[in-house]
Amino acid sequence: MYVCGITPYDATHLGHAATYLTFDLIQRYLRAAGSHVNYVQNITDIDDPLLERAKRDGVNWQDLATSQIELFRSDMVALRVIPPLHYIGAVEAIPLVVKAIELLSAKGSTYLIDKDLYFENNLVSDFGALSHLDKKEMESIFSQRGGDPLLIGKRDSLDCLVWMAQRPGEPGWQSTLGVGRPGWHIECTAIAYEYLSPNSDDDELIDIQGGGSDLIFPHHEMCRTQAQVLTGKELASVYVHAGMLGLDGEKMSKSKGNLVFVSQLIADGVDPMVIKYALMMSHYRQDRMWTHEVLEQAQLEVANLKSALGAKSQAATDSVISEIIQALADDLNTPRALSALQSWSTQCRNGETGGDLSAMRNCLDSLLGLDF
Ligand code: 5CA
Ligand code: ZN
Repeated sequence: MYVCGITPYDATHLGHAATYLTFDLIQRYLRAAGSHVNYVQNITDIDDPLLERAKRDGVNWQDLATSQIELFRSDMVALRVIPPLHYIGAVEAIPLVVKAIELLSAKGSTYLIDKDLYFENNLVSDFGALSHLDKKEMESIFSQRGGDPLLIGKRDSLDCLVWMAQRPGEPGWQSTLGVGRPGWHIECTAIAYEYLSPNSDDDELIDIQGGGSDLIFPHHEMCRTQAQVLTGKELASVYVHAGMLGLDGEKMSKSKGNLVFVSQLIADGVDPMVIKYALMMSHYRQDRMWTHEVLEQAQLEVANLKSALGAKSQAATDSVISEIIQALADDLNTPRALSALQSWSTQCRNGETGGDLSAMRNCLDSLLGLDF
C-alpha cells in the first residue's frame, strides 16, 4: 500500500488526519485478517510550496520541513496511527527518482524545455482513465495544482515536469540529469516502484494507491501514467481516495488557511481519541465539514463508551464485534461500526451482562485503534 504523505508545512490539519486515519483503518483490517502489509508513505520534503512557505516566513526550508515532520509524527502517535513500514523523504529518494527518469528517457518519453525535463504522458493511450475529466477540466485543475499547461515548448499542455534545473537561490542536487530537483509526481512513482516489488508476477505494480481525493488529478493520474511507461503495468489494483474535510463551508486547505490543527486541539485539552472518533463518525469517502457539533457529539459518544467499558460487567460482545468487522469490511463503514458500539453502550447501561471486556478492548484497539 502506497499512501501519499505530507508536504511538511501546515501539518497536521484535520484533513490530513482524516486521510491517514482512513489508511490506518485499512492497514489494521488487513493485519487483523492475517496479511503482512508493506505500507509505504512519502514526505514531499522538497517542492515549490515548501520553498515558498519557508521564504514567506523567513526560515530555512530544511528546518521548516524537519520541525513539521516531527510534529506530524507526534500527532500520528497521539492518534494511534500505526506508522508505515517505509517512510521515505523526496530528498533521500533523489537517486531513485533519477533512476526512474533515466528509464523513462530510455523509453523516449521525456524531452527538454531549456534545462528542465518533461514527461510526455500522451504516449499512454488511456491517459485520463483514473480521473475521467475532459481536457479543459484537466488543464484548469493542473494549473491550480502546480502544473504549467500554458508553458511554451510543451508537446502537450498536460505533460509534467520530472526534473527541474536548479534556479538561482534554490537548492539543487548533482545528477546525470544536471543539477536540479525532482518534480512532484515522479517522486511518488519512483518511491512506489522501488519499495513495492516491481518484479512480482502481478498485473499491477501495487495493491493499493491512496491519498485524499484532491490527488486524483493530476497527481495519481500522472503517477499511474509514469508507472505504465516504466513497467508496462497498471500502478495499482485499487485506488482509494478519502473525501475532503472542510471548515466553514470550504475544503480545509493550506492555500485558504482555514485549518484546524490536531496539535492545537490536543493543547486545548481535547482527547486525541475523541478527535479520532469524531473523524470516524462520517464515511471516509464523503466530503464533510468539521464543526463544533461534530466534536461535541463525539465527546458524548466517547463518554458513553467509556462508561460501558468501565462498568462492572458488560452486555454480550460477540455480536457487536462481528457487526464492527462486517461494517469495516463494507468499504470501511465506520458510521455503522460506531453506531453498533453506541447500541452496545446502551445495553451495558441498561444492565445487560454476558460480555467479554477484554475481547471488546482488543477489538477497539486492533480494528479501530481506539484505546481509553
Ligand atoms: N505531498 C503531497 C502528496 S505526495 C500532498 O498532497 N501533501 S499535503 O500535505 O498537501 O497532503 C497530505 C495528504 O492529506 C494527501 O493525501 C492529501 O490528499 C490529504 N489532504 C489534504 N487536504 C485534505 C483535506 N482537506 N481533507 C482530507 N484530506 C486532505
Ligand atoms: Zn504522492
